[in-house]
Amino acid sequence: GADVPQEQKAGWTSFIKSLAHMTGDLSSMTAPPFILSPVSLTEFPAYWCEHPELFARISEGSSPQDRMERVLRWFIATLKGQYTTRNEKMGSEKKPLNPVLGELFFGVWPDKNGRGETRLMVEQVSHHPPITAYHIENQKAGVSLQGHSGQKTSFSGTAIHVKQSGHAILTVKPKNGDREEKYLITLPKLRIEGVIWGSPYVELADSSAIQSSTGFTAAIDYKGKGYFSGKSHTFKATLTQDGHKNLQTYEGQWTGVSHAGKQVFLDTSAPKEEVVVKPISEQGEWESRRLWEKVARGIRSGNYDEAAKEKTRIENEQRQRRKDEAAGGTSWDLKLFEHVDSDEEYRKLADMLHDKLTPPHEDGFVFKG
Ligand code: HCR
Repeated sequence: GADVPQEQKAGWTSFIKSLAHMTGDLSSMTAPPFILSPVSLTEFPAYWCEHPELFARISEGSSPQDRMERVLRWFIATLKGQYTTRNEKMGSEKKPLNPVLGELFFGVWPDKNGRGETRLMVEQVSHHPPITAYHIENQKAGVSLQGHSGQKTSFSGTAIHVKQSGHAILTVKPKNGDREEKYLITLPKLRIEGVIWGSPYVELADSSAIQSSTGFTAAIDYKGKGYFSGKSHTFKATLTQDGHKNLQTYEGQWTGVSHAGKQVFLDTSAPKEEVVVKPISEQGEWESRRLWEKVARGIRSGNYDEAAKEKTRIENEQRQRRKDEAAGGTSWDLKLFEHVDSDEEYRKLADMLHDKLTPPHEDGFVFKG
């Protein structure tokens, strides 16, 4: 690995070897310090709303088709943040902190130009396998997003393949008085390239979809270098209604500019707005940045012994809690969400999709409010 620090080369080689035996959950594996991120996965749902303007303006669309197009634009605009932020901030994709059960993350995007305040609430709802549930809402705009996210990982020898589980459901109350709309958002597959060199980055693969309760579908295909064009990070989306004719095609780079016909559909160079989070001193003990404070400090300052010691302390405490619960016949209570075996909204919207989804049912996490 060309980008691996000299003294961690042996550790990196054995980490890569161990990837071959991985059983679907990479998050719990121990990796060399240079690849560790001081940020927990519970913070990632914030990437859904780093363009709060685009999120809020969905409800201002004048027709179901106009609103579907706004949903697609907002969705494509989130991808750059979701999948390239660590490369921009830390030089490569990194291994996020593996959240503990019950870990929380809260944030807001303040009101600006009357668009309304957007609030984010996140809870780690499962540890084995890791599942993160989130709720984002802008009450004034009448737009909210409810979802959960998990990952299944495998290694092909050169790339890590990540299949995302979970989905998100967007609820929109149109400003023109049309009735409430729901949009099912499925998640793309990821390929993590550059692993051998120690400089991982994400490429999106296969496809994902957005299905509206109004009958509109956006089917999105993702390709890397040399498929649609010589460019990396490209997508091509097609808009249809009730599975009929193709109404519009959108294509370009999800990290750059995309077009609908001759018109610019989205230019991702517009600045993003990071979520505003309370200072650690005002956070509760289950809130992510407070919970991981010392681990994060150790990683940031290169004091890996402190980071490892604190991480072990947190993990042991978690193990003890689970033992106590088992002994007492109790179980951990979720604070913000309620688990349901089959998400009704998912089932209904998935059924409207032309290319049927597997599975037809999915777990859901209902926001308790
Ligand atoms: C796969 C991944 C953890 C999950 C991350 C997810 C899929 C989480 C949900 C977000 O909405 C989007 C997202 C973006 C990230 O790119 C993705 C992470 C990339 C790496 C990480 C692995 C568990 C760690 C891999 C370790 C490598 C870098 C050596």
